[in-house]
Amino acid sequence: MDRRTPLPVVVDDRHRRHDPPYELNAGQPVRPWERPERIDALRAGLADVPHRLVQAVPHDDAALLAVHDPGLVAFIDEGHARWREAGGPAVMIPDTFRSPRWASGARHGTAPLGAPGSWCFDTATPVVAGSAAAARAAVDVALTAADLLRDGAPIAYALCRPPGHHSGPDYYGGFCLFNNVAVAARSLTDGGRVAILDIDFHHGNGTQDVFWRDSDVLYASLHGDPGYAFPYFTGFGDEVGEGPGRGSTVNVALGRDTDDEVYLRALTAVCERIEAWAPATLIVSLGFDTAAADPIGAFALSTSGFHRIGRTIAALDRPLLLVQEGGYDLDGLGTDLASFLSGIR
Ligand code: Q9C
Ligand code: ZN
Repeated sequence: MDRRTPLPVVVDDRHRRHDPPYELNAGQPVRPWERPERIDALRAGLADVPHRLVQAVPHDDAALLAVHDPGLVAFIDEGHARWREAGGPAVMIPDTFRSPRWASGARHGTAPLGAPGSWCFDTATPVVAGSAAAARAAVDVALTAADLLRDGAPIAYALCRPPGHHSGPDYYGGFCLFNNVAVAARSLTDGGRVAILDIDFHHGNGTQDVFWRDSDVLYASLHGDPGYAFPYFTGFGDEVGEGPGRGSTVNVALGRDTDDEVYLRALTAVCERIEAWAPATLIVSLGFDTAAADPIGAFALSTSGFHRIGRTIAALDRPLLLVQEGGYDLDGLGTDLASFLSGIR
């Protein structure tokens, strides 16, 4: 890719409105790692990278509703206000989780204080008054970056927050409200086959679910083995998709302390699958929680490892949409991003 053209970086400051004071981790309140300063750290990393900032453009709901159940969209938009009217506290975390195993057929119910447990799958994704605006902003960021590609840009970087890859058709969780990358991918399939390469430390269960039966979108992920890592229940190597989507889901589960060498070998094999898929567009779910210093992830990647990852992805030589997912080491995020981009371009 051309080094001299500035990289378009799509941003939206509404992300700051999603700033919950705590989440519950193993039942204990802890300060969220997924915090607004992550975006400041990533933007600081762009200091020496030729780039231009693009403000996100508001989009209508068509692309969002092509991925998400209207009930989930309405809940993210309105659920917190209803919860507050019903007497709920400022931080909305479910206390009762709807289960598909319930004999009633797991209806959504009507109680505003029960609603979060109807749509959310964990206790680490608190919703506050500003979360809806931030969730909408992240989708607008991803769609604005997708528009740039549609208009012929060879690369665009969607600086999304909150992240998206754990959010599925009708659920949210894992710090994710709407699935930004899935919405962007769906909006790009008119232009031909799409491949999503997910290099966040965690398996993107939400993205996998969105495209599980889909033959237009390849979902390929390298991640911490669910035998020890969140989201625990998906991302095993034998999950390959179903029906028309059989074979267009690829999961590579990796052990604790995976280093640059092991990771690059696995990535090279996954990139061969992507090459064979011959996508018109390549989208990267870009997480930096694979870094050795990350407080949540369990891999041991180095800063130069991210450069090599960038080079490996660049060799696929496709129009490239980068969508930010996780990464929580505020001191390392900027350098890891710059290193990755130096490999890409
Ligand atoms: N005890 C992303 O990186 N909590 N989400 C894990 C482990 C949720 C990560 C709890 C981690 C979500 C986008
Ligand atoms: Zn992650």
